[in-house]
Amino acid sequence: MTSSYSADQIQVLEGLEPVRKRPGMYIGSTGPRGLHHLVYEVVDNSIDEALAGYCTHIEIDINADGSVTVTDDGRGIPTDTHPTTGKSALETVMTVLHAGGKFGGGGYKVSGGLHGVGISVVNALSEWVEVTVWREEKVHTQRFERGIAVTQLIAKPYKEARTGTSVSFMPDTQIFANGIEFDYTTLAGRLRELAYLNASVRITFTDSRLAEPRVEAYYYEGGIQEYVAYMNREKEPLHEEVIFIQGERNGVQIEVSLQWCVDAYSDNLLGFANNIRTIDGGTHLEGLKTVLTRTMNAIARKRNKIKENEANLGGENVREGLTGVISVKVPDPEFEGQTKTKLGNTEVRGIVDSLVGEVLTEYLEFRPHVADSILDKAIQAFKAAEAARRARDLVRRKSVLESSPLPGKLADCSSRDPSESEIFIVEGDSAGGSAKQGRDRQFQAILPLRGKILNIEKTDDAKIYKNTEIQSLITALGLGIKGEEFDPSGLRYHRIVIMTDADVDGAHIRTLLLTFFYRYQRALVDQGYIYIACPPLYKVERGRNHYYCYSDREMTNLVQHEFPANANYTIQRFKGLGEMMPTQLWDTTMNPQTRTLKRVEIEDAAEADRIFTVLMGDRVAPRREFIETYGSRLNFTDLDI
Ligand code: 0RA
Repeated sequence: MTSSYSADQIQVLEGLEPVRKRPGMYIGSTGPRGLHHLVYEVVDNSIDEALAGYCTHIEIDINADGSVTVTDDGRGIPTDTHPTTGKSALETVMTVLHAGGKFGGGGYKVSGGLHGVGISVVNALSEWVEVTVWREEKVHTQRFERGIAVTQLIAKPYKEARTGTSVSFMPDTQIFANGIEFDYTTLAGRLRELAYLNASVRITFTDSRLAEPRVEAYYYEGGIQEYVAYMNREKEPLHEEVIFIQGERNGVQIEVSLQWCVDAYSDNLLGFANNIRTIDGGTHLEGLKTVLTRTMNAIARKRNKIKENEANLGGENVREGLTGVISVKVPDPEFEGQTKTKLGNTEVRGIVDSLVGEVLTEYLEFRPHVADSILDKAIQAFKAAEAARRARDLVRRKSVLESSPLPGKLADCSSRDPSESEIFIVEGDSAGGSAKQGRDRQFQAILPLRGKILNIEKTDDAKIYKNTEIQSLITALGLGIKGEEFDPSGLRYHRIVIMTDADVDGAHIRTLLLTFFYRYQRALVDQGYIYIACPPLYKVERGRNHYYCYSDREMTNLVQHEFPANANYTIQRFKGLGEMMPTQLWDTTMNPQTRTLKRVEIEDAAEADRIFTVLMGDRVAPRREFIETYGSRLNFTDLDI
């Protein structure tokens, strides 16, 4: 029959073959990020069940064999026969692309954007999946291999009243070429974030790969209000209570929490839409920024903090020292931009604006002392910004920031195409000399910095603009003014590589530079323009052969396990980049064919802010505690940021 023929065709089109052919289209990449998305995808289904009001506890286990199990106490995936496929609903959800959402259940699915592709994608990209569903006094199980059911759906009586779903999966090594090892910190960070974003959902995370399993539980009745308190725990708050605003308009749920701190100069606003962090912002954050500026100016005038003839506070001034989270749940989210992390729904802007305006105004009317503290800080920021502007104008007049000559010590590359150009920021003139001789001048530029750069965490803007090292950085890179919208079109290089010595001083300078980028124009970090070079620590020579080793472990392994026991060899430890011959530096650290570059990625924005506060701020006690905890691991890539 023609009709069943065409139904079969549709079935083929919606099967999982395209997912295995082009996995990147569905999970972004087949690297570590894509691998971890598999877990998030399965957890999102349980979170949806919790948001629908049927699930209170989600358990995530990394099993001893490296597979992952996600178990919830929701209603369980339906197991009855699906009318169009003739298969059980469970098998349909697992084997048909985008079938997940079609099984009503009321409410809307909030997962979306980066993941939200459906549990069938996880099935397609796993060596095996086993699903268990407790429903209607039965326990149902089914096994799949590389997306294909290899058993029937088996149902057995189950006397207890339990309901829920458990999904175990082993990622497919044929798909994930870089391996299938899950990173504890990465998963823990996201699971904790999900627990904050979804108040009162209990999330338990166990890593059973270790002899002694590691268990953590995340449960926050206060939701994002507790999240802000957690982010600010090393800082001194300007007001005790974290401001919390919650409401729903036109089907859009909004939650906002805000707390200003005394010694903080930057703002740290995190946006989420449907539980996904919107790194590139969007209408929810735009609405929030607008309403904060308008509300605080209105209150300032009402309380006579700003006189009639005086100018309004700027948004920047109002947000100085603010830590905030806005989380919106939108029925039909539009995610825009290259990385699909910018919320596009235009209606959200006005909804956030009106709701937050009303609630915040009333909140502060009842707490005039809180309003005054925030305003006093904003007015101080306003005055400091005026001073900074004067300093900047001074700098401008010297035409450093605008149409400025490039700094004299910059050895620029010949290419004018930023997408192929790289700049190496190097510590000291001698390393700078080696790098200049060793580079490929077609696309590699070198900027040597003298000594330590300013600690931006402890300085105001006026000083920042007067600092010559920072001026060089800003002009060489083609950056704009601090805090202004990042404009990547001005950027002169799309790879900004920090190349410092592999010692404590080098690590310190690297931290100072990262702090500068993070605080000055965070988009550079968020959008992945910042890299760290990995120079070797040792050169080992044996006979006519030589080897470069990039860690102590690599060196020990080489001489103890790769060489014969009685081998003669010499070990040279590089004390600094300046000790390397230009060709050595090229071969080991700069040549794109042979080098390793680490891209700086901030997976966990809340942690990143805290780490910079602790590492670079004034308070000694938390810094000592932090260094004692992390010891020699004080390395940003180790910390996942
Ligand atoms: C569709 C409909 C119903 C529940 C679910 C899906 C569901 C899916 C997953 C995936 C992981 N955990 C889950 N929990 C529930 C509602 C079924 C009903 O009406 O009983």
